[in-house]
Amino acid sequence: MEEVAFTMKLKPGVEAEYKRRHDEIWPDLSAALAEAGIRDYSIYLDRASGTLFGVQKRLDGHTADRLPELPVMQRWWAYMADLMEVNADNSPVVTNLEPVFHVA
Ligand code: RM4
Repeated sequence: MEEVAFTMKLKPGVEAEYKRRHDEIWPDLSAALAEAGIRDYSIYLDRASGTLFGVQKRLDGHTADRLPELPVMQRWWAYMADLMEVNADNSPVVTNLEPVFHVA
């Protein structure tokens, strides 16, 4: 199992709506994430900058790299595109973070 962390960017003034949509996350998207081997997925917000910090665990043999191909992922990204900085295909602009410290 590996842990990955990354940032995304929220547009100003949509913090509550972003949280609301995730509070009501689609069951088929949750299932797709689990099916891809993603566990313990959290997203934190730095309200001052709009930076979203995501951290998730990925099981050995995970298929997270194939999530962008899934219709449910594409629908979710289209649904979220009005709230986030996104690429041309509606996927969020993601910056991968490098680990610098860990204590278990
Ligand atoms: C985020 C973003 C990510 C997705 C989570 C569930 O807002 O769309 O790509 O993994 O939602």
